[in-house]
This record gives sequence, structure tokens and C-alpha cells, in this order.
Amino acid sequence: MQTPIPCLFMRGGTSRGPFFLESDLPADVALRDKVLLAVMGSPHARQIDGLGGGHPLTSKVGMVRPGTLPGVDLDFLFAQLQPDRDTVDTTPNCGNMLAAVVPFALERGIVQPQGDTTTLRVLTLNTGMQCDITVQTPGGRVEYAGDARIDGVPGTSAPIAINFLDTAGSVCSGLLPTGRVRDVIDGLEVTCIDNGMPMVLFRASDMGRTGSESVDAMNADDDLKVRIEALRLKAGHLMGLGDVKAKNYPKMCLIAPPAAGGAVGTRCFIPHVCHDAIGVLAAVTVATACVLKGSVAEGLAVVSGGGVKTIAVEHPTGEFSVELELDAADPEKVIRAALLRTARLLMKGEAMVPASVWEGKSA
Ligand code: NQM
Repeated sequence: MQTPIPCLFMRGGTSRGPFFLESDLPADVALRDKVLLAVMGSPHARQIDGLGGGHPLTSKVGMVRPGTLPGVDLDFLFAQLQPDRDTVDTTPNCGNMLAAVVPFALERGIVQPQGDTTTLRVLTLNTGMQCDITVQTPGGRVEYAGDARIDGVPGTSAPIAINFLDTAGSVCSGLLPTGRVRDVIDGLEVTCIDNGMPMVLFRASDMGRTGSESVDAMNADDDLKVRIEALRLKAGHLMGLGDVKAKNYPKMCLIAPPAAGGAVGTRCFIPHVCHDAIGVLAAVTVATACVLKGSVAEGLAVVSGGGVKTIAVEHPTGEFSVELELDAADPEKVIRAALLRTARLLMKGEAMVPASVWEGKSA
């Protein structure tokens, strides 16, 4: 016997995974997590008995419900699973899966389209972050086709605009959780920062790397990975995150001068595998470091003047442009971050979990 759970399988930005209505899952969190592990087929390196794709970027789940706070249309809870672990982490955000939330809610009919475009306010329950998301809805249906291109996804799709309202200190106590813009850990200069994603930034050259290595080369670089993990464990304590051994953050990012006309080059470990591109809030966080005096990006990042800046964060498969609006009174304070993503409904149906895991909601 198996239990069917209504599910839309969606790509959000450069990630993908199953999306559920919260009300279709068990209310008990421990049981819900068992169900999600069974849905994804974790723990198993290839997730062969589930829907996961054997990589952190395809081991993600979205859960959505109508908004519960005044002015909020939708609540979104993101869960990061791992292929080879039995963890279900709802602590950090995922700006990529976030891109699929409004299309999912429209498809499931829990919100209504507004016209040619639909803009809804989404609260991410993981960290309490709010954003406005605009999707194309001509004729009252979600339009997935369009001309927008994001690096890391083949072809073009309809644009989805995300306007973040408050990202500083998402998981950490503040933007600069150590209280400093630059720290030295074991002789290495780092910037520990959280503008939507806890991250440790350091110069690739300080690790004897160029920052333009391929993802395969990075993932095969055992010496580098050992050094990065040792650094991460120490930075976790310094950032007030405690023992981060089993946590999916902070993400570790090598930065380098731009190689293709952008603002900065990056190679991100999330945290043990090198990202093919860069996470959404990771890009917002790196872009923010680029405008902070004294960060490890100073003297390396190329940033234009003006109160609204477009910062192109280069990554292994292209670039990720983030628009930052800076406070006129304090030009180092980011008051708004906006960016473009795309999403697509890939499959509509029911995820099946063994009844031994969950017998389903009683009628
Ligand atoms: O930073 C990967 C991704 C992410 C997270 C990761 C993300 C974000 O690319 O907002 O989207 O950093 O684990 O999906």
C-alpha cells in the first residue's frame, strides 16, 4: 500500500523539486520529515527510490500555504534535503525554489491571478523574510514561455521578478554576525556575512587558486575541500551558528576579480559541493559584500557608483545580476535587492510514499 500526496514538480531558478500544499502533508514535523525523506529517496547517493536528483540542488522541497499575516499572500517553507543524509533542514532560505512559489499557488488555485501580471507578497517561514514576486499571467494563466534567460538553465522562459524587502541577518544575528567586516581565521582573511544566506567569503588567490577553476576541478580538489571545511567549522562558531558540521550553512565562497566584465568572480561551496552557478541569496550576499568598505572584496570587485547598482556576480556557468538599492544616508546599507529568475511546472500528480511511512490524512 502507498499513500498518494498531491504534488507539483517544479523548477525554480537553477533548482528543482516537489511542491506541496502544507495541508496535504502531516502536521507533525517529525512525521512530515519522514514523509519528505521517503518522497525524495534520501538517504541514498542517487536517491534511486525517490524523486531527488542525487545533488543538493535537486534535493529540495517547497511547502506553501495561504498567508497568515496581514498583507502577506503566501507563506513558503523551504526544506533542504541531501542525497546521502537523513536531514531535513528548514533553517536556511532558497531564493531559487522561491521563484516557483507563486506559479505553484496559482496552479493550485489558492491565490487568484490579477491581470497580465500577478504580484504577490511571500513570507519565507524559514527566516521570516518577505518579498514581492511578479509572474506573467496573461489570460489568467501562468505563462512559462518567454524571453528571459538565466545562466544555469537552458533556453528562455517568462521572467519572474523577485524584490526582497528585508534580507540582512537571515539566519545570523545581523548582516555582519562577527561584528566585523573582515576577520582573520588561521591566517586567512575572510568576510562573514549574511544578507539572505550565511556565507564566508575569501579570496581564491589566498588559497592558491584562481577562482576560475571548473566545477569538476573544484569538486576534485580534496586538499581545498579539507581546508574549506576546517575554515567553515571555525567560522560557524565565530558567526554565532554553533557547530555547523551537520548544517548546510554557512556557504563557502571563493572570490576573484571578474573575468568576463562583471563585478566579481565566484566559486561557491554549498557547503561541500561546488555550485554549478550560485544561489540567489548567495548572490545577493556576495553583491552586498562588494559594496562594503573593508570586506575581502574591496580592491578586487569592480563596482560602479550610484545609489542603485547592478552587480553582476560571475559564476561557473555565467553571471547573476543583482540590483542593489543603497540607503542615501548610508551608502553601505542595502535597502532593497531585486533580481530575475524563471520557473516552470514540470509535472503534476501525486507523490507516492509507502503506507509504512505514512498512512495519509484521515478523512
Ligand atoms: O542562495 C543553493 C540554490 C541554492 C540556494 C545553496 C539559493 C539561495 O542555488 O538563495 O537559491 O546555496 O545551497 O538553489
